[in-house]
Amino acid sequence: MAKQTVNVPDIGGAENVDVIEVCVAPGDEVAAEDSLIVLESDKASMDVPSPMAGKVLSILLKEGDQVSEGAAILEIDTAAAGNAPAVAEAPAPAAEDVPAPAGAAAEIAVAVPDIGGAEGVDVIEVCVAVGDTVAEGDSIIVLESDKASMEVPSPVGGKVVSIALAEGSKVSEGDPVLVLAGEGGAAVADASEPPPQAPAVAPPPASAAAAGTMDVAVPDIGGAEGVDVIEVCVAPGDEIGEGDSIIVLESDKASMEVPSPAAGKVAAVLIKEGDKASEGTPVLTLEVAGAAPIAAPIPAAPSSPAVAAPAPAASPPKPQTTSEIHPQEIQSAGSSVYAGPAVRKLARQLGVDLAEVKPSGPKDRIAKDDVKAFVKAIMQNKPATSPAATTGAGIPPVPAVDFAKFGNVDLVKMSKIHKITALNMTRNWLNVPHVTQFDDADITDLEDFRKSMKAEAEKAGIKLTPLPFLLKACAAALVYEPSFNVSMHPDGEHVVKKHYVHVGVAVATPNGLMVPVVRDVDQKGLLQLAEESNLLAKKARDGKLLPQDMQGGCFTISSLGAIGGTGFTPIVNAPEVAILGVSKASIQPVWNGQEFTPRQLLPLCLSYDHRAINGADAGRFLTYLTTLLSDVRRLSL
Ligand code: CAO
Repeated sequence: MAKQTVNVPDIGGAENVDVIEVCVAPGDEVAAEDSLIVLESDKASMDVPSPMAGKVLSILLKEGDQVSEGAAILEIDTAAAGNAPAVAEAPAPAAEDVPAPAGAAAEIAVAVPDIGGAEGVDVIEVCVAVGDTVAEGDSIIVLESDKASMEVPSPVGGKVVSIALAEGSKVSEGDPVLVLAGEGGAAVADASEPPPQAPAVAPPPASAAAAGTMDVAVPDIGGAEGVDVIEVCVAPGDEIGEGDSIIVLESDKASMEVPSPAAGKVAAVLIKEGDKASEGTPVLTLEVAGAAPIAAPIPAAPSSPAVAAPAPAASPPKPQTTSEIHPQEIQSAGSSVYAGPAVRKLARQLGVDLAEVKPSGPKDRIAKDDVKAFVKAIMQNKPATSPAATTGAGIPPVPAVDFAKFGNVDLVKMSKIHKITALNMTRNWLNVPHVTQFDDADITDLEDFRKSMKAEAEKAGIKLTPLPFLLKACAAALVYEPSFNVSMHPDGEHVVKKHYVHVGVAVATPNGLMVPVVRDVDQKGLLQLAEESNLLAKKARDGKLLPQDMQGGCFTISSLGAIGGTGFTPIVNAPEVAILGVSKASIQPVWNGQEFTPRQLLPLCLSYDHRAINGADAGRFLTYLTTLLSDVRRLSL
């Protein structure tokens, strides 16, 4: 056993900070960087990460304690994990170390650069698609932590070969972003160099203009010029503390708070919202008490892992301090609003006055969800405290009814998946102008073939149902009629044509409807498709699907064939533009020109987005599909 004590690290000089949460218990296995405790001062809340992996032996403090740097947190057995402290670990590689063959296009793996130590940061936008050509410096993803939003630029030019994440993913430094095919053996090492990183916003320079006053100017903001002032957090007469945010700046790459270098009373504000600021732009005049505070130690300001500024040369990684991980949040002087910059930005974008939002965080901090709940409640014309029951902007809500008046009722909580499905269905129903077309496929021969193959498939552990045939036929129809393999671009001026064929399959699970995606359906055989769809359906029913299992679909199949019915109108699974509903096959009399013959007919219902697809396209798609299903030999062509 290798017992080590973990202490509170440098927390920017703060003393007697509240322990508001202890995240681990004796016996827990922790990884390096896992949060051990959460501290909260009146200025910041910060997770204290574990510097090493191991097994927690004992906890040496409790919630409610007050701690300073060096206080003992816990004892950990590092032998269990055999790990060196996290800070000694090699940083995750940003690019593969595989040299490109001479003269060939090098594949360059681009990873998340140094983002100031932030972990699990939201990817809020993926700015490129597979096949795009990007230039060095082009934004490839946008990240947003609760402190800053930042664009990650491509470190080199090249063509996007694959993308390793999606909107909603959470990333940390070193996580893969995408693979680029560079031009003619581009140096792989280029991609591993950290991209330019804006320095943390240092406290602004201040000069003693006269005894007891100081002029405060915009500090070094990494060389950025003409940056928008998006918020002035103080007003003349306000008493502010050292480190209080005085303005918020926002470039096209990052938003950053500028903290006050000293405590004092705001004598004059020299800047206003909408102004453009650069280093040295006057911000305010401060009346300070006593000696000039410029030399006073000032806690680290929020690090702004933006990427626009000219970079200082890459420096060796330094141990993270908690103040870098969870920098100070701002509390607007003159108001009781307590919110981080990302929340303020969201509020600005939505036109929300934060003073009206009910906070849910510790110490009445407003979270993004509070802002969203506020907007949602307004859209539903309901007070912010009411739970959501109906949706729809401008659509009269369904009146609330007291059903208990008519008999016994139970109020049953909807599962998370049920709620997400409800939201998606409403969104798709309201956004997509639907048309549904119907046809029957004669699957008599297909069924004969399937039944003849069933036993053989079963020997290989594969259940051969009509589904793989439908997958294969739909993939062929998507290639035949490419207007179906598109998504509407949000700009309303483009459609995105896809050169891959991934098909989602709706699976009914005990928790609700899930749609796992079978990839590259056009390139796979029937047995492989059967096996993969069996596996995905099982994973869905077992609640084991990963987010990536449900992403990237071009088209969806929703089969109620095993259940029954003669037809239904499925809702398009946007951003896809079409969905195939499959009902129960049955034997029907079919006129062959001379007589009625018994044929097995499969009812198909094709719903599509009429913005992307014309009726004639849909007619061709469905006719081609039924032709393929009626003559199974064509599936192998
Ligand atoms: N007509 C007649 N029989 C059918 C059929 C059809 N269209 N489709 C499947 N069957 C048969 C199968 O052949 C199988 O019988 P055998 O074992 O005798 O061959 C039986 O029905 C059961 O099939 P299955 O459901 O186990 O497998 P599948 O591959 O057909 O379907 C899946 C898989 C995941 C699509 C299905 O299990 C499922 O979850 N369906 C519900 C989807 C849903 O809820 N859609 C609605 C969404 S919109 O609200």
